[in-house]
Amino acid sequence: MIGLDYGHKIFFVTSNNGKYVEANQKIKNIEQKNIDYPEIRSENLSEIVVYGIEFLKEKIRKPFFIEDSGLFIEVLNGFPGPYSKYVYNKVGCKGILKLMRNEKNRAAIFKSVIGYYDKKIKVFEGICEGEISIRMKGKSGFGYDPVFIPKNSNKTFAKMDIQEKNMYSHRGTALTKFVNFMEKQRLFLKY
Ligand code: ITT
Repeated sequence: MIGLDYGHKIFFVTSNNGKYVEANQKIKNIEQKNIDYPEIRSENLSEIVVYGIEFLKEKIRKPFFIEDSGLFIEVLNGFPGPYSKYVYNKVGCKGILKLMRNEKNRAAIFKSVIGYYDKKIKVFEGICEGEISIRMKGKSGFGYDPVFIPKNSNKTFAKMDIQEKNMYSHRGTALTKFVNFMEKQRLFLKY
């Protein structure tokens, strides 16, 4: 746990409690805010995040961040990608396993982009390579966790606790970059 103390809480604007819990494992001083914002449809997650920040920055008068993520399956040409949420809500993990039935190439990546706003926008990205499992396994986490096995592991994200998932995951990597940036800011302010 990296316990940064900025003297005030940074808002994490998200409707997804699972994302919040993962961020909170790495950064103590955050507060979840469930404020709706428009998500444009784009292959480029940074574009989605920057658009969201532009919308939110007039409404929130304190430093905040948002995060956008997606699952990109190689043999499906990157599907569901920017449609990850829609596909999850419609057909879930079972739908993905159905699409991948009889498929030998199971390679997939998860991408995460964090956008932080404090007078200006800063973007942090994380990628996790892995594969789609044959069966759903595990009960932890959220979303596609039961069907995603990260590289260098033999269990799905849903079989890991938050700390272990953060060590492998797209969001864990993006969060580490974000934390490093914040720590540098503090140093910069100190001297
Ligand atoms: P926000 O309010 O923060 O936007 P969201 O759940 O709507 O939360 P996204 O728009 O980023 O999140 O949608 C990403 C979709 O991909 C969503 O259905 C998630 O369940 C899934 N997803 C993202 N990260 C994941 C992870 O680490 N493990 C499993 N599924 C994930």
